[in-house]
Amino acid sequence: MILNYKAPLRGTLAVPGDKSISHRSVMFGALAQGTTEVSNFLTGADCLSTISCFRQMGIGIEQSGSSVRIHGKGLHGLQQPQQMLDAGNSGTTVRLLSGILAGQAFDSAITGDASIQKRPMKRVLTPLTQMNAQISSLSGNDCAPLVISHSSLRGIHYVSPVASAQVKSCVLLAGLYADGSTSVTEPTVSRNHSELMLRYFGAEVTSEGTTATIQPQPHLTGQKIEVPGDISSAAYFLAAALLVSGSEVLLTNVGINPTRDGMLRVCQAMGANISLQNVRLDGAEPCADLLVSSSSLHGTEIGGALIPTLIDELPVLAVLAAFADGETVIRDAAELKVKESDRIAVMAENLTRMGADVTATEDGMIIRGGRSLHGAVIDPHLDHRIAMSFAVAALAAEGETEILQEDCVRISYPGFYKDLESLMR
Ligand code: SPQ
Repeated sequence: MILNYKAPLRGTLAVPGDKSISHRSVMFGALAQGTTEVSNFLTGADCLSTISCFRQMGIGIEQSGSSVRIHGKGLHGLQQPQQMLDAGNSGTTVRLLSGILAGQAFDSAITGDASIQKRPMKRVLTPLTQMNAQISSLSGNDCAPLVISHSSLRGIHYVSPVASAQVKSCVLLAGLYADGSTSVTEPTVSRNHSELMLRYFGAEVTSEGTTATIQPQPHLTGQKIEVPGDISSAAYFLAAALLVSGSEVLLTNVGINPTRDGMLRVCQAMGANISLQNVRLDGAEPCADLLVSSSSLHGTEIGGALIPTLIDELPVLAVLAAFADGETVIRDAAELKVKESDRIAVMAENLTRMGADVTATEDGMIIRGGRSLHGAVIDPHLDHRIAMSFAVAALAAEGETEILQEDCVRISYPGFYKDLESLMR
């Protein structure tokens, strides 16, 4: 796809529902008694993979666009899948489901596409094995396919070496089936949607500092869930409006959970004009409308406990940094190397193609901003977040940019290019 539009962004946009919350609504709805009704569900390919896995385990799920109804069968109501479960491109599906599958009274297996089969699963194999789960990597390389056989789980206290909501959620979900309390301590707090939603469904979950604890065998009850807009998707329009002069955009109904809002804090530290309006609670999740207008940005430092709160926004933050005055240093973000692509290497490679001055480091990037960038051919390595980040860079660069494999955005945002164009008319 060739991108050559350059107009300011103006108007109002409601981005699609949050990907992390959409996944969890199906998973917890399936494990609850009764019906769970979800509105503003994200129809991205990753969340559809989660629906398909639960259908294969006998859960009735009706989906009509972004409205989803899940007929839960309780904690012990899943049926043995006839085939290996397929998580597609979704790390969240494999890792959270492996915690659920470890607690079932049947054997199962789960895999995904070529990218998923390279992503590290030792991070869930280790704690699940400590819980007495029978789970292993079929190829012996600590990656999917994962095979799981029935066993009785014991509650543990797991100290995770990484701040990862997927690891934390996997262990807490296995904890639903354990013989005692299960807790996870992480180095810094990662997104807490599982804790909030499990509590909303009736589970006994507590959070204290960087530790989350769950008690086993709760009675989960189906709920109504209105999924807030995904801040990780809003991030692209927010960045585009900041960069293209003359822009003013209102992004409505965006989730601003403090474990996800690091992008807003960093942009404000870079000099961005962003105001939060109509701040409210949507079920258990805080959300707001974001009014964003073009701003002149300066470099900043991004590291430490902020990283998990903006991990998926770092690619588009790197784009902002390339256009900002001065230097931006991103550190403590080695996790970027094990996402859908190695996001440090792929961002550095493509920003350099556009003429930016970037050095990739072991755990981040150093970006010396303020150069004017030019259009280029961008290879996102099939990573949705890289493709969308460079669609933003293209708007602020001179000349034409071509994004290869542009369709990979369907993973988290099928209507992305259409929504972007709608703000430029
Ligand atoms: O699901 P997947 O493929 O891992 O998706 C990504 C993304 O960019 O969409 C990461 F590649 O988001 C993760 C996120 O990085 C979704 C997630 C969640 O829903 O729990 C948590 C984060 O991953 P992690 O490993 O830090 O827990």
